Amino acid sequence: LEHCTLVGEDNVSSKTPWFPKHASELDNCNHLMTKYEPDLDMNHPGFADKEYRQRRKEIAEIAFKYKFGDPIPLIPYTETEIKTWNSVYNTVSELMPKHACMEYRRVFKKLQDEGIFAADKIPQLQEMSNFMSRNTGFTLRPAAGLLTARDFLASLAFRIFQSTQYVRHVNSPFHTPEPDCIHELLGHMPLLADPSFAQFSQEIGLASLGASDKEIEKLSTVYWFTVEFGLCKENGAVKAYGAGLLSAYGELLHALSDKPELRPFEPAVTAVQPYQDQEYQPIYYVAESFDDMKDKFRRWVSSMSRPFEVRLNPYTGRVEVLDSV
Ligand code: NLE
Ligand code: FE2
Repeated sequence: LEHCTLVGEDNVSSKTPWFPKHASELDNCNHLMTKYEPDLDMNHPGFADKEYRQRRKEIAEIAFKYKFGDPIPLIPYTETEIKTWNSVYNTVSELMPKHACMEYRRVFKKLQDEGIFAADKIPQLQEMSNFMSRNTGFTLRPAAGLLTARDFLASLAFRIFQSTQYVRHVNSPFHTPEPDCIHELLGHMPLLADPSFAQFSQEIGLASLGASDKEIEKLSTVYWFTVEFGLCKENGAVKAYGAGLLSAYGELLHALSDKPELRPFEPAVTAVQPYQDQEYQPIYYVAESFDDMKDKFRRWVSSMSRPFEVRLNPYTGRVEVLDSV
């Protein structure tokens, strides 16, 4: 960064896709991907469940109305939703000591000690946001569903995680292809409250600002195989740190069985690995350590074609564009 000079916004080429310069502009970054939804997909366990579809609409409404700076509305979760949380929470608590990486285990315990994680209540996004803010400066904003990669990654640049607030259908507690708050809370939050991992997540976000469509695709693939489905080494053993594994009992056991293929994390290769998002992954990438993963990621990002660099000014909360010469 020493070799960079600060340039005005005018120096960002007109070909550069628009990107938010302040967290308040994330109010424009909530475009949804309509992929796997109870209203549209006949295979969704909630497709024939009118009550469930109505509930999803109510909760989505909160996200549509949300504006930067608003407190996140509390949701009185129903008995059925708490039952779903309870079964996922209990299986994760059981598997975690053996299969989750130590950073996850450490924060999980802290969340239990602070009474945020418990078997019989679903944490509210606002209390979780406060917890994260105290630990790494990450905060949450409610999202109505799966967002486009560009919008989702942009929020990470500001240490903001766009989180769904609805609960998966009670008939499929152990795996769902779409994100839900159980996935966000049990999968993502513990690691986003870890300083080193929070840094990595933000760097993916910063790299995405103003990137081309092709590079967004690569960054979201790296995100997929790390933040969502990553494995890492720990004292010679392989552990899970990916949120999609830690919130899905079935896939966690699959990932650590001898069925899938494990490959070493190598950003340039990982970034172009095709993946599917409906079933368990046939391939996982294993990081040597978080530090090694960050080093490799940084080296790879610096080879990207974006003609400028960005940094988040912590005093103003604004993204500054730096001309890299
Ligand atoms: N498969 C995960 C789960 O069931 O919790 C969600 C993955 C969202 C990308
Ligand atoms: Fe996720």
